Amino acid sequence: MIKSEKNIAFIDDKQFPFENGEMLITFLERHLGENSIPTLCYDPNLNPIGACRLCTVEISRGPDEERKVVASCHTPVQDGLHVYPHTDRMHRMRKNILGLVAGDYPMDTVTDDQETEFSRLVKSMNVSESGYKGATREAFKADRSHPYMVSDLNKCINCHRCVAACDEIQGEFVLSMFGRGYDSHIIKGTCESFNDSDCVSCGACVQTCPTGAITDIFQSNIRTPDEKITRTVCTYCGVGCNLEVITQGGKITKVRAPADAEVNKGHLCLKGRYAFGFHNHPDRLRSPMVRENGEFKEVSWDEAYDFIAQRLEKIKSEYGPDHIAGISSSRCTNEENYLMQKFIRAVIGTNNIDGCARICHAPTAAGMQRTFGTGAATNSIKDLDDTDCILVIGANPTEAHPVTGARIKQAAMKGKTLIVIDPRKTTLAKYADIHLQLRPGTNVALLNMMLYYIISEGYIDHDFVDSRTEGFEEFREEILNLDIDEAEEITGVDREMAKLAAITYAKAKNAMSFHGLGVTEHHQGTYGVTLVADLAMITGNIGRSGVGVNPLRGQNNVQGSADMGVQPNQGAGYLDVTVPENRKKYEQHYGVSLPHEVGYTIPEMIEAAQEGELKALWIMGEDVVQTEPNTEKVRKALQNLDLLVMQEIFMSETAKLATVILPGSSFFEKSGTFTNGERRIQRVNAVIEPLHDSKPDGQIVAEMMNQMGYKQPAYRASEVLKEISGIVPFFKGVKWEELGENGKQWPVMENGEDTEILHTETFGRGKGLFVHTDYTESPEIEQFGVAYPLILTTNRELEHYNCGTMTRRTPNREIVTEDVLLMNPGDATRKGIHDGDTVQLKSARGTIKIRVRISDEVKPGVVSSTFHFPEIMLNTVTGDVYDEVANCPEYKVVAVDVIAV
Ligand SMILES: Nc1nc2c(c(=O)[nH]1)N[C@H]1C(S)=C(S)[C@@H](COP(=O)(O)OP(=O)(O)OC[C@H]3O[C@@H](n4cnc5c(=O)[nH]c(N)nc54)[C@H](O)[C@@H]3O)O[C@H]1N2
Ligand SMILES: Nc1nc2c(c(=O)[nH]1)N[C@H]1C(S)=C(S)[C@@H](COP(=O)(O)OP(=O)(O)OC[C@H]3O[C@@H](n4cnc5c(=O)[nH]c(N)nc54)[C@H](O)[C@@H]3O)O[C@H]1N2
Ligand code: SF4
Ligand code: SF4
Ligand SMILES: [Mo]
Repeated sequence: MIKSEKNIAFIDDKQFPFENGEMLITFLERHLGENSIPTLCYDPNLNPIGACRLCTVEISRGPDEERKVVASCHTPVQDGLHVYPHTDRMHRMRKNILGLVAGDYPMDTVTDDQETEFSRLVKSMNVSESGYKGATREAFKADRSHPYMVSDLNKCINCHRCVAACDEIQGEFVLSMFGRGYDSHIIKGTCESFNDSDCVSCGACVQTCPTGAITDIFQSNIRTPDEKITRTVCTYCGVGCNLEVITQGGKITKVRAPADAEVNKGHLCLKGRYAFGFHNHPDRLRSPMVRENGEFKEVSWDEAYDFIAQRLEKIKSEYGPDHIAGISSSRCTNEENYLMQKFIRAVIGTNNIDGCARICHAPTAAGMQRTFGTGAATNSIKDLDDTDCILVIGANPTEAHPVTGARIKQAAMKGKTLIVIDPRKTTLAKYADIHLQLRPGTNVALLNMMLYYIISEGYIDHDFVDSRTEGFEEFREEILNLDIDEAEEITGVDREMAKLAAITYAKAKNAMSFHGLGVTEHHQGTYGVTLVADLAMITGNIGRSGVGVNPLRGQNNVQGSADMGVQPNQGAGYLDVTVPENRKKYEQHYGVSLPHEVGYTIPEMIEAAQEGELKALWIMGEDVVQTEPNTEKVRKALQNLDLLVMQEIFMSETAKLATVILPGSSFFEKSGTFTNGERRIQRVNAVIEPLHDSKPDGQIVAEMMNQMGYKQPAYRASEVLKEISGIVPFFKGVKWEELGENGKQWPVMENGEDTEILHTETFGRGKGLFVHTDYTESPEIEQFGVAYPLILTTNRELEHYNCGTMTRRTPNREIVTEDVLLMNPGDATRKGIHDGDTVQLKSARGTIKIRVRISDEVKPGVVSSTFHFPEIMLNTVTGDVYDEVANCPEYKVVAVDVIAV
């Protein structure tokens, strides 16, 4: 045997390095090129199955030693191993195997213009069906039952990849093999159709299917020669999955998940993969419109700009700039958000600028800025690999952040400890080791209970607390004053369970928390966030991989819009606008003097409009009528404005009230950057030209700035990014051309280095600050709890996205057709309500009609629903209580009653 250096093996007697634990197939493909080893059952994202034997290679301990034949997909490389991948014997064997497979395959479907992994192999190895015709079996009927998923099992070669993908990537366990021998075939749950199964349409099985036996209505796993591929980032949630968008003849025809994307590693959910049909839906807004005598009239862009500029100038001179406000959009790019806040601040002259973070994770920003000094996720999703304990509090990622949700579920199934704190039995709660099903609105009491046990049972990480934090002694005393009997009563959580959860989290070597709106959308939202941060600090779970505090940021670019200055108190890069040096910095960049006063938050804008104080509102991509609480109040407030300008892609409920509508272009039609929930700035690349007479939102804002006399260069995303890098400290090293395919996580240093983990040595504010708060009951319950004895908590559904303008215009609408009210069987029986009944849902604000689904997902006394359908208009009932610090609405605690009709 030829002596080799460590981690060296031989391919056809030439030496090559390999990586520890690497399988032969990846070693060979790395050195010989992609697809150099034929295979049918192998997918790098799945555990090797070793079933098809096509990837077999010869190995030996030396050139003259005896050779063995092994499957390269599940044989690890060893030091000094000799591999002979392409001997005549191997070619003959592979051709034989493929010939057998082809014998059972409808080879007439293998055509030149439709390429699958299978057809590519068959052609490259020159295999036809000749000679190997298997026994004839009855043809399978194609399954076209589902709005997206399709199967034609006549093309199935029993490679098992779809089964593995459903189990190992999505964790849904829909697919399995049924029957024996020649009759064995794929089934979906206990049935033959996708539509009757538990399939969540993630498309993982499609992406891996090598023959197209399982596919989707777009045939995304079948390639054609005319495909053009553009890589971009999903427009929906804050996971920030990368997409490969396929265009044919200039039209978007399918989407795939790039296997090398750091964020989603070849996976997507049905929104990213399939719900793209909204973009060219006939309802897309086509041209600027101005309201005349109650009707919208199409006008040219110049006419629309003239009209708006005149109105804004008039309001500015009559009342002053503070009577104008802007709402920016977390659906839009960083560059567009940056310009929007610049427009409002530098051109209009007011700090009245806010965005959807207000009604979402503003308490996270406020709470984490208080404790850590930086209001963003401390770690990355991939740290799930390095953690031992996952705490999910007030988040439902299998619906709202599905690619992350699937990873958490996989981690739990592989034995990592999972603790879920949620009033509902969410999917993850079903996989959790501990589920604390608290009463909605009582996080602060429950987190105090957990902190109490960590302190009283002696699980404090003293080294971390002493060296990295301040304020602990006072905090400790306050926590130890907690009345446990009372806390148990308030939360409805057994003290032993709370203690177990606390100690489990504290004892884990690495514990990682994820939180969502179940923490933030409360009157004590910010305090809840600070306690989650306290929990991490007291146990030393900060500053390394597999730990930290990780808000699951909601919208595709909500992290980015806040980073860009879309809030009334902080400009781009979070500098306080009331501090003179900060203002000076901004003024130097913008070349004008800037307003001193903190502006209105969104709820304050609505109040001010209602009172006639606010005269004009410019909204870019947010449907405040449907998504802000207390719909009637919002509607009346907007109707009270002199001017409502709406940049939209659809006629949303808010757009219907606008004075002027400006059609923006969708994310497929523009370039720029989105920042995901792990602070990752990723490039969005235009796939097609703007449709109809729409314009990218950034261009609209830049043109408007010029119209109002400010010299803003013509809109180019890369140029605006340059401007941003000059002003936002943590974007210093961000360069358009250096972002690459997987983006960079801020802070990005001047030399271009990025940051995966925050607070490794010091916190943003130096030392971490312990902040204690006592629980208080929601004013909503105090005021209305007697008249409206049930608690409504509102959340989201996988298939629909927020106001639903987009997902309702895709086949997702056929999967989920309406918002429903989940009600506990006990409550339903008591009220004489049956599953499927339409009921009245009443609160102090108003009444809606909604269908009931009886479910033990909710406890007695709690009902739950979603807010995706304007026909239901759920926010008619939500209320006027806000987070005490960050002014985020309390969507999660609404006093209601349900009345059978
Ligand atoms: N499919 C889909 N995905 C989305 C969205 C969508 O509309 N549809 N929206 C995006 C946006 S904007 C956001 S912000 C994110 C939101 O994503 P999440 O933060 O997951 O939001 P929700 O589902 O609203 O609420 C999360 C959980 O909080 C629980 N909860 C309610 N009250 C309490 C409480 O008092 N304590 C605790 N501990 N939990 C409570 C609810 O039962 C729910 O399971 O999702 C994003 N992703
Ligand atoms: N009851 C209840 N209500 C809630 C919540 C809850 O948990 N419960 N959650 C709240 C939360 S967290 C959020 S973030 C809000 C979200 O509320 P919104 O921000 O109002 O909802 P979205 O559906 O995300 O989208 C806003 C609009 O942007 C438009 N749009 C999309 N892309 C573009 C684009 O490129 N350009 C332009 N100009 N427009 C575009 C869409 O058509 C849509 O009308 O809802 C809040 N409302
Ligand atoms: S689409 Fe996803 S959930 Fe449905 S069968 Fe395929 S892998 Fe499973
Ligand atoms: S998980 Fe979020 S980012 Fe990823 S495809 Fe789904 S909606 Fe898009
Ligand atoms: Mo959100």
